[in-house]
Amino acid sequence: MDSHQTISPPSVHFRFWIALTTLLTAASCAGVARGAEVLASATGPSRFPCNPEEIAHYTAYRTHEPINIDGRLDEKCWATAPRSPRFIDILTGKPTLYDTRAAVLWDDKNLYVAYWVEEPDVMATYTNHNSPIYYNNDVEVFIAGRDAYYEFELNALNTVYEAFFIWEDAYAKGGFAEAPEFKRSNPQVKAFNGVDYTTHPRGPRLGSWDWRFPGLQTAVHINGTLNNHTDKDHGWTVELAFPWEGMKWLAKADARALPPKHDDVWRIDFSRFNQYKAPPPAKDSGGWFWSRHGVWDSHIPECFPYVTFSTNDVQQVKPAK
Ligand SMILES: [Ca+2]
Ligand SMILES: [Ca+2]
Repeated sequence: MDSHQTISPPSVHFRFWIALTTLLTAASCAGVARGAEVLASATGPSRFPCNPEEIAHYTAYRTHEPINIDGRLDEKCWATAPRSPRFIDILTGKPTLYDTRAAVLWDDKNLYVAYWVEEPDVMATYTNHNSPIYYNNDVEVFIAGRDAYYEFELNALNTVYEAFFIWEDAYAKGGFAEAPEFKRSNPQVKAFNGVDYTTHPRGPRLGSWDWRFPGLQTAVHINGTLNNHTDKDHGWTVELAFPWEGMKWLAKADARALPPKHDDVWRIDFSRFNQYKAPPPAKDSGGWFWSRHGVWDSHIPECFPYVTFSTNDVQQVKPAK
């Protein structure tokens, strides 16, 4: 276990200020109906296993510099984009063995996500789309709409696993059955009720493993050697482009803008899962997150970080430390 105290939680006052500004931002944000939810989390005990005050807030700036999706994060905009704190354990919120950071940018076409993954032994085996990447070491992104969310996983061989989940209470009125990939009769559409958190207030979901994110671009760069355990690697970096065009099903329920408008808030989750664990006395669950969930379950959009989109150019913001 790394002995560094890597995360300095914001002070109580700072957190309150963030909560208040988020509340005001969300309340004034047409098209993104998050106000009521933020209000509920700010005024009463959470119905969810994560502490509302601990949920991360992030501003995603716009880039005008083209991003080449090659896994190398050598664009100027990635150097300037604010980075997440070092990821913490999904269960305990404690610091994790190796450094993991993420950053987000966007332009008219895409949402961009970058990962910096410290890893002394880069390993990956699966090469086919929708192989069980979660049995390799991976990075993950979950993008939530109001009534549905998308799950994305990637290993160091740049192999993608993806699924799309729809809350049952919204399935009929949301028009999802119009799409063949979401029809109940599709053999790749299955009931899903969470992993360890099976008491989500919204109840069960339908998961489709027949949906592919249209136009998705992914790339990995390995700083070291893959599947060679005799040396010590630095790790791997990941560069992703999720086209806004592909988010129509996510955006439909609350008619949110694609691309987002200035100050629109989305809930997006960022994580990394490992097949190894830090040795005791560390209590390493193997799931490392930007913002902890408090339970072994990624599928809780109410615990995802708040990502506020800014039309300000990333080059105008203070360089990342
Ligand atoms: Ca690049
Ligand atoms: Ca190696």
